[in-house]
Amino acid sequence: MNKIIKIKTFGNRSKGFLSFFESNKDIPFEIKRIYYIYNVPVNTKRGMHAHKELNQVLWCPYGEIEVILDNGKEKKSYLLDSPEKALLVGKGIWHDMYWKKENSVLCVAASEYYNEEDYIRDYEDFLRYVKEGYWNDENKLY
Ligand code: T46
Repeated sequence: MNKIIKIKTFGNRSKGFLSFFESNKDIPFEIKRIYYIYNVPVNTKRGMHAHKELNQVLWCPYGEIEVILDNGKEKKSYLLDSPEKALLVGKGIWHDMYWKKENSVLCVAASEYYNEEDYIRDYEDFLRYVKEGYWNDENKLY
């Protein structure tokens, strides 16, 4: 988790391209929910939370979005600037997303149904989670 993966892609410039990924094959979990975020003004920051149990894959089929991952010990920036790139974000990772280009679309496939209880929306709470041993090797950023 917490790394960019290349999405399998077929096609060519004359006919266009098709990209796809499959649960438990290309990404390490079963997908229960898909959502997407669009019509976001440039320079908007969203996210600002971590999840207790949710694993997700983020991709940007159009535009450019920067995602900053923070595991409580270090932060890394990942640029989603191609429909062939996806970012795996594991549970327990604080994430912020920045819209870099107009009309950029963020798509997300998630391992669980929506549950507001799963969100840690306060950064101090998040750091407490990390301190209390919530952190393990799965929280490494690649
Ligand atoms: C995440 C990042 C990448 C629902 O009712 N159902 C849903 O499935 C989702 C995802 C959201 N919502 C509601 C909850 C809020 O009232 O939609 C509203 C906006 O959600 P939020 O402010 O959390 O949006 P972002 O862009 O900050 O975060 C979203 C996801 O919520 C979050 O899980 O990891 O995208």
